[in-house]
Amino acid sequence: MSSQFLAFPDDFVWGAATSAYQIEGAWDEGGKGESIWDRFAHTPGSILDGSTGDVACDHYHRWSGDVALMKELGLKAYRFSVSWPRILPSGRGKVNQAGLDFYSRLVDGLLEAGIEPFPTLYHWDLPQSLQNEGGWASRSTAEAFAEYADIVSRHLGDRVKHWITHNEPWTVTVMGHQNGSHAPGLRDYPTALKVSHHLLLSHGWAVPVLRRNSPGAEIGIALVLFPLVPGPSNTGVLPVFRKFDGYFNRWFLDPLYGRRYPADVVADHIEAGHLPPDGLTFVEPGDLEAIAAPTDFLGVNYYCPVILRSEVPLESENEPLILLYPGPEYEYTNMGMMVYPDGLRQLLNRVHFEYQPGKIYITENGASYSDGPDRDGRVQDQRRLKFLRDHLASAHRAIECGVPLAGYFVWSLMDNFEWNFGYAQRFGIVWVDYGTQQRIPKDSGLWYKQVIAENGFAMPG
Ligand code: IFM
Repeated sequence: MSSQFLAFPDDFVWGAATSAYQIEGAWDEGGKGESIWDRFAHTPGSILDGSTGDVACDHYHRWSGDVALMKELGLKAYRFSVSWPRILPSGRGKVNQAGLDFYSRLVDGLLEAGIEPFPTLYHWDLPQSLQNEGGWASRSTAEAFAEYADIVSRHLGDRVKHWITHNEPWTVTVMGHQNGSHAPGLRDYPTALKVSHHLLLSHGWAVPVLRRNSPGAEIGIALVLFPLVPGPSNTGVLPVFRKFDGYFNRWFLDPLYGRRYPADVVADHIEAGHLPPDGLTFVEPGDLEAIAAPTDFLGVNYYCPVILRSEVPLESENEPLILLYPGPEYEYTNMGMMVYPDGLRQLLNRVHFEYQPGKIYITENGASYSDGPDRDGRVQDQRRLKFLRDHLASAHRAIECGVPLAGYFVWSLMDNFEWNFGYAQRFGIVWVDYGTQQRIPKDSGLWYKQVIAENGFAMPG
C-alpha cells in the first residue's frame, strides 16, 4: 500500500488545549471565588454522573508535571484558560494575587519548556457574584470582563504573545441560557440572545485593552462552527440551511467581521417572539463597531457537522442537534458526535473565502472515546488516532486551497471534566486515572508526538 506524506508549513503551531474548570480542581483554594460552574456542578441533578470539577485533574497542584508531560510530547503551544474568579474572586474590584501568581508561574514554566502559551480569558467559569447581578444578560458583565482582561494582560502581557478572548460564545448562549444544560442553567431564549451580544461586546472591548497591555501580541476569539450538510433527501433543504447556518455560524461570524447581526436571523427571532418587534433593543450605539474590532486570527473549534433534513420543521430551533442524521453509514464518537473529517476542510475554506481572517488556528478538534489502559498499561485508542489523522489530513487539504491555517490544537491534552457529562467522556490524548492522578499518554498522544517531530505524517494510501 503506498502512502503519501503530508508536510505542514515550517512554522505550523502544534498544540493541545484544556480549560481551567475542566482540569484545575482547587475550586476553593488559593483565594479563588466561586464560579457559576462550581455552583452548577454542586447542584444535584446537573451533571450526568453526579461529579464536580472540585478536583478534576488537580492541575492547580500538578501544573509543573503537566508542563513536563507537554514537553515530552513535543508540544509547541498550549492553550489553557484563565479562571476569572481565581483572579477576581468577586468578578471585579479586589484582585487575588495568588491567582495571578499561579498563571504567571504556568506561563514561565511553559516558556522555559519552549512551549508558547495561548491563554483564553473566558472558558465559561463566570464568577458567581457577577451571575448574582444578572451574569452575561447584564451589560455590566461585559464591562467587568474588560477590567478582568486589563488585569490579566497587565501581568502576563510581557510574555504572552497570543490571546483568545472567549471560547465558544455559541455554547455559552445556547447551552447555558437557552437549553440550560450548562451553567448557569437558564432556559430563556430572549435572555440567551442578549447574552450572545454581551459576550461579543466584551470581546470587542477587550481587544484594545489586550493590544495596549501586550504590544505585538496576536489576538483572536475561538468560535465553535458547524458545517451544514444536506441529508439523504435534500429537496427543500435550502430554507433550513439558511436558518441553521444563521443560528450556528453567521450570528457570531457576521458581527465579528463587521457585517452586523444577520438581518434574516433577526427577522426569524422577531417572528418566533424571541425578540420584540423592534428587534435588537439591547444593541447600543457603538456596540457593532466595538465588536468588529480587527483581530489577528480566528480560532475555529470543530467537532461535527449538522446534517439537514428537509422534513424537520423550521420551528425546531430549540433542538437543532436532533438534526444529526442517525444513518448507519456514519461513525459516531462516544458522545454521539458524527465523525465527518471533510467538514473541517469545508469549514476552513468557507471561513477563509467569506470572512478572510488574517490567520486561522484550529483551537479545538478531538473526540471522546473511552478506551482505557490494557493489562500492560497501554492505551490503544485507535479510533481517536484515526480521527485526528483524518481531520489533520482534511486541514492539510484546506492549506493546499490557500487557507492561512497557522496551527492546530487537539482537544484535549488530557481527559478531564466534560461539563454536564462529568468524567464519563474522555477527550484526552493522555489518559488520566482520577483516583491516583496518574497520566498515561495514549497511542494517539504518541502518534501526535511523532507528527509534531516530523511536522507531518504519512497518510495510508
Ligand atoms: O470540552 C469541551 C470544551 O470545553 C469546549 N469545546 C468542546 C469540548 C468537547 O465537548
